Amino acid sequence: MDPLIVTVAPVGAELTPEQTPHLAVKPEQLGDVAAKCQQAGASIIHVHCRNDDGSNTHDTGRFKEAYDQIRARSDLIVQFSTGGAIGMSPEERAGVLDLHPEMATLTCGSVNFGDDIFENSFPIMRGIAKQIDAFGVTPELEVFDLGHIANAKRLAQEGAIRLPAHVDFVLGVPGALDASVEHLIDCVRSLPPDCTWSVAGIGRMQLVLAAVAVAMGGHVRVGLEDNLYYEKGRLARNEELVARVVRIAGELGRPVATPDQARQVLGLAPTAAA
Ligand code: KMH
Ligand code: ZN
Repeated sequence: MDPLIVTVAPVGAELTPEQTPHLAVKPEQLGDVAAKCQQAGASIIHVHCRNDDGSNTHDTGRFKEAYDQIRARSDLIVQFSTGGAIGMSPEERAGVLDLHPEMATLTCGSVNFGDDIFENSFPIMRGIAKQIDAFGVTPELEVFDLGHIANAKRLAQEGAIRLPAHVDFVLGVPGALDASVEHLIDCVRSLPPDCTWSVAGIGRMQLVLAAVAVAMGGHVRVGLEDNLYYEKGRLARNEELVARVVRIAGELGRPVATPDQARQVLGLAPTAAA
């Protein structure tokens, strides 16, 4: 079994600063989260950015500041979101790829997203995939529903992406696949051969699905993007969500990857691109 890759997704696009004091709004705060989460055992940081007032931004300058802060304080694999926030244009979502992050997400289909629609038509997916490829970035395929795996296979047949790839199952979005152990197993069984995978459970299922993934040989994403609480009634800090998964892995005898070991598992170059 590969060592466990723990991704931290500290910010997301849906949380507001009113909901938690632990949301990293400024680039320096993201640098601080990166340092603490690497210390706790994370090897990837999934990045969204905010303006100082907490609103969402995919401004390249803001992402560059965040990238520099993260890199100054950690050796984490930096993975930019190209999902962004509901309402952002595909061009805006993909614009940050200019900064050549080591990884970036590619959402593999549209879903209802609460009362909204997270739109990822084939033309949108092809456009973002093309830029991911052009900038030499390694994609992480975001799968919110079983049909997204079929979409990924179609994109691969067209030559827009390469398989095998690293796939993240985001389970529990209202409007997409529920966060259940059964659905995680369905997802894993539907994967093309030799893909690596992680799971990001939304809400309280984050912990349950993380534990199952550790046992199954998958990888794990935790963080405030997907889960606001450490336990009922207590707001979480990112680093303690990471630390809890690392403790579970320890109990189950699964070694945890350093960032460079994660790069090896994912086929990335051994040191971070500057
Ligand atoms: N905020 C969601 C609409 C990603 O980062 O790639 C999209 C999202 C996916 O978070
Ligand atoms: Zn995200």
